[in-house]
Amino acid sequence: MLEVKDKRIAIIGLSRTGIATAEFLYQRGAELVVSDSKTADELKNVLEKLKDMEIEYELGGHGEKCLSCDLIVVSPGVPLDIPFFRRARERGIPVISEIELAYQFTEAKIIAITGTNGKTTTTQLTGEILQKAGIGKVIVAGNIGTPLIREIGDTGKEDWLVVEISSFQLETIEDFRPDISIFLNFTPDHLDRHKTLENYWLAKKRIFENQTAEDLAIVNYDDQDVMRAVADFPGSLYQVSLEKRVDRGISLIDGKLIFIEGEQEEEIMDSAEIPLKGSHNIQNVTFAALAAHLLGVPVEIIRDTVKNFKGGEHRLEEVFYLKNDDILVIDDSKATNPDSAIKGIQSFESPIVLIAGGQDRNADFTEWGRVIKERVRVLVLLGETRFKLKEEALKSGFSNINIHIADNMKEAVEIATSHLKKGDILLLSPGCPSWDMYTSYQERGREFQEMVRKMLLTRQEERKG
Ligand code: UMA
Repeated sequence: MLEVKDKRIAIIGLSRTGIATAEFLYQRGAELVVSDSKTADELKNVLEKLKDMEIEYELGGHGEKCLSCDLIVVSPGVPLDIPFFRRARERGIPVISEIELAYQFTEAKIIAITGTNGKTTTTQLTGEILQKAGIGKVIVAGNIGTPLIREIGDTGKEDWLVVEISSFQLETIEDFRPDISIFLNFTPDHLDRHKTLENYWLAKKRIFENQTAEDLAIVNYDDQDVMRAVADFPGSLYQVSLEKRVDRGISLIDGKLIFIEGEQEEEIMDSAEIPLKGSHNIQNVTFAALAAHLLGVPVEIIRDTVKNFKGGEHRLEEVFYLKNDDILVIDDSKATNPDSAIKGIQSFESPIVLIAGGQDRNADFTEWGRVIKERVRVLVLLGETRFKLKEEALKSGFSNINIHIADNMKEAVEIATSHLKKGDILLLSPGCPSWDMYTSYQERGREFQEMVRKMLLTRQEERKG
């Protein structure tokens, strides 16, 4: 366990992770320097929360106070290539993530889940299945929204932590070693942070870095980049495939999820029983089912939990269905990259009125353009990327008449709802982060839902009248 009592520790970034880390370390007697690039004025509310703790602050940037510390704990959203970290390295100060810090303080068993898309759904479902199975205390945390450090307080050897882990968090691990690691898929994302695809992949690959012959990994057999990451994996490797027969793991065969290990075969469930839409969700479910199966959870519990699983908020979430007009409204605000948006769009057969666009992170939208042309009837664009996406849609042959530009969500929903026809799907699947207009994809999703409710329900009222 890391010794923190009376150690001088800097915490970089004062949002969810920074606050939880400060509280944790303060209780354990560390001398804290908390630092954020924002000013005290911008952080007024946060500082109010921490006012009872004796903490030194370095706000409006990170400098000498932080560099006088023995250890630096960095929040995931803080890029590691800022000059501050070069100076920290020059002085030999270790920099770790809050995930690493939490790992140092818990003996609980860990299932760590990473991948470009589907992490949250898989983490939630795995947690739910294990909770239903009653295999001890099961805690779900990490990138999903609750910092791990907040949750490890009284965990012991018999407990399970089901942790969603991002590449940002993996970049600064040291000893972090999950009992079971899961790598779902790999497609371009976060290139503004990682600069190259190879760097992004190397960060993801670190999930396996400290695992040994005693540990397990579950990987996507259909994804070459994922398989490349486990070429020299020392432990027991299990695979998931929707396309091929695996040697060891679960394959989708004739619509059924079949567990295969050598000669042994066992049906886990029929994929038709999965309530979540899209083949990517069959994949997410398969990963969760396999992890639970390997831990000895009875098939009936896996199947029942999957059948009743509602999925995450803002991830292909059904907002409501207008029965008379046969219009389904879907909030996929969590689709923050092109690949995730493509998967969302491809989950539906009916014509789509799509609201897309958001923060520009130099992502490649060529494939997105092709899918839009095939599946979308009307396109409403907003955010920083709106003109770039318009260009991409036009390049793929999408008709200019069906593209509309909006200045904000209210306008986007107004335009979208005015074009809805019987049998349509109204889908928010931005394909970009929300940070150009919102503080989170949740806030974006909530605003979308609120606007749609107001407009479509008013429309119904008007018709009734
Ligand atoms: N900041 C600095 N210096 C800098 C840059 C930023 O001090 O140079 C400060 C900001 O001013 C801000 C703070 O750092 O006050 C923000 O830290 P943060 O972005 O790490 O925010 P948290 O609220 O701690 O949220 C983080 C994760 N955020 C990111 O990875 C960007 C959350 O994932 C996660 O849920 C949370 O920790 C708990 O573990 C969100 C996310 O978008 C959902 N993740 C990405 C994704 O899923 O694609 C990886």
